[in-house]
Amino acid sequence: MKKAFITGITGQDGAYLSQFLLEKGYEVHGGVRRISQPETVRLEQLGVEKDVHLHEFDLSEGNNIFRIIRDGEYDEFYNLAAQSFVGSSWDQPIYAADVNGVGVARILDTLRTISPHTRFYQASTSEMYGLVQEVPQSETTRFYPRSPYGVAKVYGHYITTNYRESFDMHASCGILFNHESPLRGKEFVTRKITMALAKIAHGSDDPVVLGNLNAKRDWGFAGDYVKGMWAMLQQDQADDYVLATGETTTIRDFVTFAAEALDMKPEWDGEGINEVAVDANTGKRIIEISEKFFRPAEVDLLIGDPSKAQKALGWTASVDVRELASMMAKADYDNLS
Ligand code: NAP
Ligand code: F7E
Repeated sequence: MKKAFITGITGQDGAYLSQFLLEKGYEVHGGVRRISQPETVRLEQLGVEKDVHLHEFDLSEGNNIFRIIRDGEYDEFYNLAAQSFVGSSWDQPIYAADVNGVGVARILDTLRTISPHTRFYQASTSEMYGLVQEVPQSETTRFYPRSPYGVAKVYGHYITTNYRESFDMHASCGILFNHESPLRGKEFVTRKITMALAKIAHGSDDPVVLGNLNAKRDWGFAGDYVKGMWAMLQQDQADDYVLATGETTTIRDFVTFAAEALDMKPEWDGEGINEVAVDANTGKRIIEISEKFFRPAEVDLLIGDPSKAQKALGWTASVDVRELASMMAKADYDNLS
């Protein structure tokens, strides 16, 4: 039986990866931060909470990481933990650098010293492309991060490739474009939209207040993306791979897809912060804009080229953005029923 450790096991991807590895017969361990009220709600939602072994873990604590690795003898180590909300990284840039950047070095240096056989996965991100230098973005596109989150992730990415090249470690980076699900954190734009629209469909009069509707994202389903993470660690040689759908969609169109899944008919009117959407079926205002949700520097366009992963790993995204919006909106609607 193979043994895996997942940092960030309580997050969206951690929950889906746990479920996937358990189905493959792995013994699954994961790191949980000590907080006053332990939160394993996603693992519970997937019914795997009792099947995984949880350990107290924080990426900012070197000796904590050392003991976990020394005592575990893991075959595979997936580093999914991060301060993952881009918006907050301007408020806590030093923390983002420590956890999302230096935290990766803490793991790699421990693995190199006491467990060099362990295969390592680093959660890199399309946010590293930021102000994109090429369309679509691939493994060879130059990085130009636009947030403290993205800058820290570039360090995490390069320290992983550096340890692979310096110490011949099996360390791979998945450059994942946005992936969502009914387990997505509530502050990310897709889930914020589907939760609020589901409430409106149940009778609420409160519109969703958003920021920049013109940003474009390449959105896939998280359940697909964790399979790609695993596939990277099964290759003879470690490498870096883009996982993406190859399609890009504005926030505005995501709203339309989610609203239509809930039998609304959004009609858009106005421009900039005066833009609104009204449900033509009910006359209710469903979208408003506030400057509060605009970012100091925006990532305007992301669209990934997943052809390397398709060829080498046999990986493809199975859910398109309209299906994804519908899945999330209906799940949120059902949660409220
Ligand atoms: P998520 O739902 O926000 O989960 C993040 C996890 O990291 C949570 O379990 C969180 O624990 C944990 N964590 C945060 N700070 C930590 C610390 N200091 N020490 C230990 N654990 C800590 O994120 P996700 O969507 O699953 O994403 C997984 C990874 O992929 C992240 O590294 C993210 O940056 C990266 N990524 C995500 C996407 C995407 O679209 N989802 C795309 C590219 C890359 P708590 O539950 O205690 O907060
Ligand atoms: O924003 C715009 C916002 O917060 C998407 C993380 O998983 O994916 C995620 O980062 C877009 C941005 O995700 C609101 O300005 C408009 O252009 O859902 P988001 P993100 O920043 O793309 C990457 C790949 C990661 O690695 C990250 O960990 O939506 N937007 N109005 C808004 N965004 C939010 N959150 N809230 C709004 O009201």
